[in-house]
Amino acid sequence: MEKTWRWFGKKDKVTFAMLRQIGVDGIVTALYDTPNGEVWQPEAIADVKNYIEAGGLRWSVVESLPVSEAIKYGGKDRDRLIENYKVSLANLGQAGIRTVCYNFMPVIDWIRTDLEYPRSDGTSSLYFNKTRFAYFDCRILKRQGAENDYTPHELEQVDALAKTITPAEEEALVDTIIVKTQGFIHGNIREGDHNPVAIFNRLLALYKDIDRNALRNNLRYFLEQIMPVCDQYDIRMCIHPDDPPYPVLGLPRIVTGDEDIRWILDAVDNPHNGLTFCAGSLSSGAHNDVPALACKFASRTHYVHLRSTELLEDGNFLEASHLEGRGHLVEVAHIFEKENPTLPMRIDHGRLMFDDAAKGYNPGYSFYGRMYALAQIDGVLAAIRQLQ
Ligand code: DNO
Repeated sequence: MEKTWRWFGKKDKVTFAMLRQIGVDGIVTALYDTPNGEVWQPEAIADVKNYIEAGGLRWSVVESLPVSEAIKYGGKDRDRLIENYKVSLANLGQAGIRTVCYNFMPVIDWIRTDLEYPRSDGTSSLYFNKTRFAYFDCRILKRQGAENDYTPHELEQVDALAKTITPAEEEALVDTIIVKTQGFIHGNIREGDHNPVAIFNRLLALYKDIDRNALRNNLRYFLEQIMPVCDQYDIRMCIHPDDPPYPVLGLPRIVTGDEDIRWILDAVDNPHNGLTFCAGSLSSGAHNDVPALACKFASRTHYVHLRSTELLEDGNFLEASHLEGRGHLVEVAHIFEKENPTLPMRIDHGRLMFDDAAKGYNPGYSFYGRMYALAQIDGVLAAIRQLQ
């Protein structure tokens, strides 16, 4: 597979010189200064592309070209936004950038409740605690009917947490769930926004009439509209699985596993309608057998995220070492390496190690943690190549 690395633009503390030393060939990035919904202009694309090439690397994957909320909930603005999306794709195609990752998760992209969960070896990982998430839903957002989405046992745990949680911890929980994890990826809420909870609740309200079928139809509509441009420029669209892969906060989620992925690929049966195989996101759903999914969908996978999780009790999960956990990355890497040795892959999320924590990297995107995982996977790939 092609070794790529997610890089957050010219302000990223990780430099191309560092990446070349660790064997990275391709860059995964986005136009972070172009607001969600606006056209990615040719000059802005050329500027980033030239910068990457001057650093001795290539721009392999766009992650993400964000899909605006109105496209997802089918708002009155959607056709205009889809037109903009098509122009952005054409501009990328003309620049020779042909792999585009996106997601179709309403309102909230990936979800964690803790960004520095300590591990016994002294490193820390990203973590999802179901009780804290339920507390955020029932007691902070105060979403109507939220209680119906949790078991009596989970609600008891929420009550217990309510007795001990401090205002500072509550604030940190909000900051983690809807600001820190979302702000750096074209999220709906940015660092410094006043009253993020109110903004978030307004976004949730946009989906009050959108169920799973409506969301699926809106995805199909979007894909049908953009496919002619993708055909023209040979652009491979790669939808990212939901993280975690189940409905949350009363919102439908439609990329949760086998049946959903099959539906998406069949709904618009065009090779340019493909998948980002995120082993980490898929592994955090107990219903998913990650290597089996990799086998099944390898031919429509155009981009791979290598990451793994451990499922703990009570619906909690922790991001695992890249050689352990439910991601089964040795097997997954083997499947994709056999399928297509030039398929772009990146290490997704790394632990915080050494002085990573002091560097202020975006959550999940440490340098040493990702470098360590890349070295592990590099070894796995070398073994696969030599032994096959
Ligand atoms: C989080 C990422 C996601 C991913 C998007 C793709 O670390 O894996 O934010 O980039 O869902 O659109």
